[in-house]
Amino acid sequence: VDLSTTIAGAHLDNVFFNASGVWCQHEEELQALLESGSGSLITKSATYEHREGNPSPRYLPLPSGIGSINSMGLPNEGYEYYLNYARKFDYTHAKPLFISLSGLSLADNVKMVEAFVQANLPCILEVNFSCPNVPGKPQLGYDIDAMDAALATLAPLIKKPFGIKLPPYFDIAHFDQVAAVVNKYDNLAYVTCINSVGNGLAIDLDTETALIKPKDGFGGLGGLMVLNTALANVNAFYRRLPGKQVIGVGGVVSGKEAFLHILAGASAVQIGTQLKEEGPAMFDRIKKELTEIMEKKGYKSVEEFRGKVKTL
Ligand code: RRO
Repeated sequence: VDLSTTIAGAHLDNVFFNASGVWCQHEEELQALLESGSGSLITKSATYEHREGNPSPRYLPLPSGIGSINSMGLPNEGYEYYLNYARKFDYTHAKPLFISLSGLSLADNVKMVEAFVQANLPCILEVNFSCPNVPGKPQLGYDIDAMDAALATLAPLIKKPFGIKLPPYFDIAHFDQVAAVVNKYDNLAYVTCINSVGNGLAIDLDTETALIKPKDGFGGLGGLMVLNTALANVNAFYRRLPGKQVIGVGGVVSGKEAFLHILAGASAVQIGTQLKEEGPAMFDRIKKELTEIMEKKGYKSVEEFRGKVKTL
């Protein structure tokens, strides 16, 4: 069966890649993704300057495989490191390169975008409007007017097709409002949903202590426990963004959840928590599992069932 897809005009041999933030801060990790069974790769969200991020422990898997909590705090090497990586990248490789940018201000996003545009590279930019973990910096995705203003500045600068990373939404009115903003920008080619479910709290029963250190234990939730929120966001935006694409992320641990994301409308599927826990060998397993499900159901390509979820 054919697991290939196209995102923002770039061909991927298969629909899978890492969720930004996981296995992608340093060149060695990006190299491991290149050598893995993934269809693509995306870098850790970059800020203008290098950041150490929040104090540890700042990521933990939660018991029974329900998911993870993180408050990494945007640790990254600074945008020049990723720009340098993008300059050196071998674009004859089968995998397109996605670059995530998460400026701490619109001015920083503008400076970073201008540097990438100036470099004129065939990588695809994804602007992260949804980091939940930097104290004092609310998620832009929850301030729809501010997100609109940011896009009004950034979309014309970027010119080429690009994407944005959205936080999860929980109200139909918010799906409508965000979609209306996204639909204003022709070169905004795709949305990636969802970032982690922000500001959960995990507490250990025995020690009566928060599991992670930053922000009194508050952190973004990922993994299986966010699957249904992710599917709803993917499908809500798939229905509302004709002519654009959705990348699904959230709760994918096996081929089954990947199939459900595509059924909800995903054109590609990113994996965070499960990649962090299992490592890049996971991509070969999940491709095999998705292939088996498609064969059993008689689907030869992902287009045949993308967005075709039935309702009662
Ligand atoms: O680095 C982080 O704390 C982080 C980011 Br930028 C993000 O977008 N999502 C997340 O769960 N963690």
